[in-house]
Amino acid sequence: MSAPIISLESLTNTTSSGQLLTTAKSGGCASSSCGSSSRPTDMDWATWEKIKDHPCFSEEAHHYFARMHVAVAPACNIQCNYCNRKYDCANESRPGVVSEKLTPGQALRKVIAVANEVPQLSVLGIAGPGDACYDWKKTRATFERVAREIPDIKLCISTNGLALPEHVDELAELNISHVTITINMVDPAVGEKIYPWIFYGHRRYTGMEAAKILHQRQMLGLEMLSKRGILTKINSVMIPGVNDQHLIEVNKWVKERGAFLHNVMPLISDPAHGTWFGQTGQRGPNALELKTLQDRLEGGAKLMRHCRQCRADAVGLLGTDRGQEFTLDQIPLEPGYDSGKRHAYREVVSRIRDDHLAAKNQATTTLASVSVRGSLHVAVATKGGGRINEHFGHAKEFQVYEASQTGIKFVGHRKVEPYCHGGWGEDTALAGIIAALEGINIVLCAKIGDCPQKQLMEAGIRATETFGYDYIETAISALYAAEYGLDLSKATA
Ligand code: CLF
Ligand code: SF4
Repeated sequence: MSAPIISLESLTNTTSSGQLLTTAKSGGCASSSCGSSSRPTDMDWATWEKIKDHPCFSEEAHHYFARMHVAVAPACNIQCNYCNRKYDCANESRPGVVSEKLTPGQALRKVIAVANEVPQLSVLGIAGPGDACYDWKKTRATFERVAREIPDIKLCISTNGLALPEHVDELAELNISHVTITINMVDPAVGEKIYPWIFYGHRRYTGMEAAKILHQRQMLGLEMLSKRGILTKINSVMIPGVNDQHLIEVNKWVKERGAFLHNVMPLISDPAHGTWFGQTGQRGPNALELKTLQDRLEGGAKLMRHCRQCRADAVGLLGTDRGQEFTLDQIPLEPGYDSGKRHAYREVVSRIRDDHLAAKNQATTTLASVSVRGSLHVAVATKGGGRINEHFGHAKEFQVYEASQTGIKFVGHRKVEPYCHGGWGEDTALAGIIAALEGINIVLCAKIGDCPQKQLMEAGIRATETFGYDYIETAISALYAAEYGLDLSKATA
């Protein structure tokens, strides 16, 4: 039998850890050993333990767990043509965004404040605003202080890789379990089109020489991390006409050197950001070009498709940034850490997860029993927990799934301006949402009004609240079966 629905909202809005624990214990087993069977069959136990609560390294975990970034590392040792130093490191953050820079002491204060308020918090990442390895002293001091106060938080960094090799031993010693390296090329001839200069060994290098050094350091750093069992994700910025085709080669190289994940991100290029690429008219890829490349990379290093190109001060579940609630002026001066909410939340998730996995397996069986081959592109409004639990009008993004006889795949997300403003629908926002949902067959949400539903239908997109609060996979498999021949009890409205 399905576990009772516990909405993420009810968990995260609960004010006391006692209430959370009551929720956790309601309706069945609340042992923290539960959830263990939700390990994917193609993964060993040790790897599963490392990723099961990391929202970036596991697509499944991103429905439940949150990360936060602290912007403690402003200095950088290279220049990327898609970066303007006025803003944060665009290797991991959305370009054009400025974060509140913190000292390690302020960062600790912020992490404690967030951990007390956001029970989903599982990972602390340092992703700039410059390079975490180059600005090492502040990175190290921050991790040391946080690990002392909150020992069970996972530590994660993102780096361009140039200063990585000299810090790998310290990363291991500090128990930093997850590292991201941005690798945009393995051929310096491609690299010189992306990096005008680097600063290395007290010297500035340019052109081919710079790209060659960067490439060698990135490969060395990756190999060293793999040897020490630190999980590595590779971010690559897809730059049409510069490295888009070349990323196939990059994928091969990083797979051979032990990378766990490859995250191909679209270049976001805007003249207003003042970057070289922005000012010279270099465009980013459109959604279809990105997906086409990602599809070509299937079978190589495992792909990450759920990246949201966060800010260097992002807080919360991926896709719902709460960073602006935790600026220094809003948090206590000396917060004391209370682990209660985070522990209670884990109890709840461990139980829900097994139930979710059973629902997924059932969905796969349903899909396999459909005799007609087909595909369905579904956009889902969700607040997390793997359920269809967001109203159409409140959605800031839709998660996109592709269903076929072989299974249901998360393939990305589409950001939108929410349709509903203070109880009223906004027509211009709806036009934007319809444009963003190009290629989608069906929208699933918890609630939708007649007016937007009708306008979506006129644009050839069905929308339904029939499956509100169901698991995403349960709903999609029922829709797929209804579409391609099985007579299930639930069909599209
Ligand atoms: Fe942060 Fe990056 Fe660690 Fe995640 S983000 S340092 S690996 S904790 Fe995640 Fe954000 Fe994408 Fe980065 S969604 S931009 S991949
Ligand atoms: Fe900018 Fe990051 Fe590149 Fe440094 S590594 S230039 S901060 S994008």
